[in-house]
Order: sequence, then C-alpha cells, then structure tokens
Amino acid sequence: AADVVTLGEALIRLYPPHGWTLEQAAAWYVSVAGTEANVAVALARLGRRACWISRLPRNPLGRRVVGALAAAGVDVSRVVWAEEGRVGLYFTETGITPEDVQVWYDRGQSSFAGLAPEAIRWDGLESFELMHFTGITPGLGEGPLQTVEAAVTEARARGLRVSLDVNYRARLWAPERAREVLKRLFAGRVDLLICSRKDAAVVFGLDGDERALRGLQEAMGARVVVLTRGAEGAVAWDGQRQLAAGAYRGEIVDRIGRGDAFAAGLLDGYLAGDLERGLQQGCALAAMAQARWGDLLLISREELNALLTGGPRDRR
Ligand code: KDG
Repeated sequence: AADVVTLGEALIRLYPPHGWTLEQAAAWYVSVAGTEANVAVALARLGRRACWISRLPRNPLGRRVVGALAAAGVDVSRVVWAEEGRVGLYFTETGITPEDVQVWYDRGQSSFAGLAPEAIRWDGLESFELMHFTGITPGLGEGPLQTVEAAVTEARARGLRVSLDVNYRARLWAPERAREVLKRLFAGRVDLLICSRKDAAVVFGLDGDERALRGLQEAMGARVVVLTRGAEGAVAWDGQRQLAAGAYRGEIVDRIGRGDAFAAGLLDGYLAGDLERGLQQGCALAAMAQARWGDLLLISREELNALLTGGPRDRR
C-alpha cells in the first residue's frame, strides 16, 4: 500500500481579510495549519491513506485542529493528547503584493514542543510505505529533534522510505545550525529530498540549479533530489536523469502552503513510480494552493486531473 505517515506540529493561523492589516481588521480569519498537516490533508484528499502524528493539548483548540484534519480524511489515531502546553499560533499579513507576506510566530510552550519519542506508538508503522518530514520539526526544540531522529530510525527499520522537505524557517534557527542538524538526522537516510532554490543557497550554500541538485544529493546522500524554483517550476535529479516541470500561471492570493501542496502532488506521483508526473502534479497543486486562502488544500483527484489535462494550460 502506498500510504504516507508524517509527523509535525499544527498551528492555528490568524490573518486579516484581504487588504486589511492585523492592527486594523475588526475580525481575523482562522486557518488550521502546519506544514506536515498540510501535506497529509492534500494526500488524504487525493484518496491516499495519510496519517499525521503530533501532540496537542486536550482543549478546544486541539480539537479544532484534529477536527479539521479528520474532516479531510487524515488518520489522527496516533495523535498524543497532552494535559499541558498549547496550540501554537501564527499571524500573517500581506504587503503590497501577494508574494510579500509577513509572518509572526507565537508558538512558545506548545504541547508539541514537549513531544518525546517514548510518547509515540510506533507499532504498525510498517503498514505505511513512506514517512515524510520537514526541516521545521527538528528546529522546534530538543524533544521534537529527538523524536524526528527516532522516527527516521523507526521508519527505516520498518522498511519505509523517507522524504524530507528542507523548509527552512529563519525565524526558528540559524542556517548553519539547520544544516548541521538536518545532515546529522537525515544524511544517508533520506530517499527523496525536496528543497527550494532559496533554501539550497541559504542553508547549503549551493547556487545554480545543477550545482544545487548535485550538491544536495552529495550532502544528504539522497536518491532523488527535487528543487523547487517558484515561477520556473521544479526540477528533479535521480543520479541519472534530470526531469523538469513548468509552473502554472494563475492568480496568487495566498502563497502560504503552496510548497506543501507541491510536496503532496510530488509524493503522490513518486509513490506511483512516476517522478515526472509527481513534478507536474506538484506544480499544479502549488498553483491551486496559492490561488486560495488558507493553509489546507481541500482538493479532489478529479480537480487535479482536470488541471493536468484541460485546465489553464498557460504554462511558463
Ligand atoms: O508551509 C506552510 C507552513 O509554513 C505553515 O502552515 C505554518 O508549519 C508552519 C510553520 O511552522 O511555519
């Protein structure tokens, strides 16, 4: 079965209506968020079995997160409920263009930061095919870092493939520290590595697409490396072939979450044994995600297929 399990923190995002500032808006919208949760939701909506592991406080905000994920079809049965801590928040505000988004985190003392490997039920993990991680989780504290380390070990011992989206967040940690930790946890233990052009430069000091693809493969020992290039689409390198897919041109209203949508589309194709289709699906879902508000991409397989075959073909 080509099923995916992932592990990460959920946040609740608060943001003003379009054109308003956080300081002035009379009401804020609410969106359940969190990079791994976003990936799990998109995969579940595409019809895959997707399980999301996390730690949440036993309160209405924790239930709101789980409710949103469960409604999308995500398996939340491995979520750890905590008596202490909180759901982290983040706030966003758009500047003069939709690409210009400011983010403020308010995520200290979250229940997730108190996660430890012993709290997680690992048995049964072998029924999944792949475990997906992002570089955000080990940046959230010692407990999350150790949990990721244990999870990679468990996943590999049980025969799962491992994917990592570098997803560097400058507000969490310095690039040198991120590089050192990601190398320590994942080097030689990752099958599919996803990295943006910007993160390749900032975290790994690798400029230029060819250099980034080959340099990342060497640094992390990944079988397949995918580099996302924004409006120029994405490229992949599997050690033999270089593949590419163009971005879709469309409206941008909310760019947050598009990288996760890309990862979901890519993983779906990768698990089906078709990396090229994965790249195309990733680009299509990224376009869809940034055309809609909110972090969770509630999409269907039919919509994705329509986009791939007959949708806006104005690709660049
Ligand atoms: O990729 C989108 C994420 O950045 C968002 O959902 C919040 O997980 C998040 C984070 O830690 O930034």
